[in-house]
Amino acid sequence: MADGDDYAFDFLAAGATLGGVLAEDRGRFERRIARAKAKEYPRRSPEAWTKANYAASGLVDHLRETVPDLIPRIDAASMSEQEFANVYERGSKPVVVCSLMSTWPAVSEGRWTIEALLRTHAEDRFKVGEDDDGYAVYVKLKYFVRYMLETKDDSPLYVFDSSFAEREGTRALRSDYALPRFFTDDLFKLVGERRRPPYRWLVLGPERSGSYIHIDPLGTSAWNALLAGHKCWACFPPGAPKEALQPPRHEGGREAIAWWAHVYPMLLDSVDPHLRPLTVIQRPGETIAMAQRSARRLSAPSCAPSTLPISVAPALK
Ligand SMILES: O=C(O)CCC(=O)C(=O)O
Repeated sequence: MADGDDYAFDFLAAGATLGGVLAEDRGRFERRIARAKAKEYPRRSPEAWTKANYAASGLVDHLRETVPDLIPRIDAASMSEQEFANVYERGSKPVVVCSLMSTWPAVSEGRWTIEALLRTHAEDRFKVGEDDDGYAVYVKLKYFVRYMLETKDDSPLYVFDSSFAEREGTRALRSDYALPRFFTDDLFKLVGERRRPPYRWLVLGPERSGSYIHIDPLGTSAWNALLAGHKCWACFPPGAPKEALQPPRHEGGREAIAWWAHVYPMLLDSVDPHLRPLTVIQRPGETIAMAQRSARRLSAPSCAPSTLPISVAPALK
């Protein structure tokens, strides 16, 4: 209640518009974002957020123009579940599937455009990170959208929310999409909804935000559907050594943007084919699928991705 936000009358509560959000009190917006940043990165000074000045560096435009599309695209209608499992799942091959989500209300009824989400969820909070004690850090959508449009941060905050489908205000979003038929095989279902680890995420971020190179936990395979914007991916085959993909002390630290700026260019020229990034720029309407089924290599990177929205991108993982 320090600055009155919690009891102020909020004219945006029902049916916010982008224009309305941008016209709201700037001070309050800035305090909300600063508070989230301080919770998630308590040791980072406000100036450190823009130290590398990636926003003005042209890096994202350079990636947009040069990153090659090396991951194959298939049309969903052209393939049976069986064929998909044989080729891409068992073969542990990343693939981009087109036309998987055209019937989702999120798409067909336009429910997940930024404007539509603001109309329904401007006052709802989404998770942008965790503090040092593991508590979720939330920001209201109306503040986050404004931040996406204005930020010059090197590696901006990124909504990565695994409980949107359980919280009262945002639960309805779950009925805006459907589980695609290629991904129904789900062993964690067997332990029950309450005991299974997080398995669905709503992801929303501005240019330069993203996920540092990683392997998904517990040997899981992921699909990632992109509703708007473009997202740049790099994947590596099983057997690629971790020290090369995540050099211990490279410039910029463990941020996706720093990986693209400093590690990606080194790997491009690798003689070892395991180290050559398999890249793609995912477009709106496309779903990328990455299987992680390589039974004898559980601890080795099996298709480790780093992602970078290269324009504002709401997605589902
Ligand atoms: O969407 C992203 O930025 C990251 C997704 C991710 O971590 C993954 O699919 O492994």
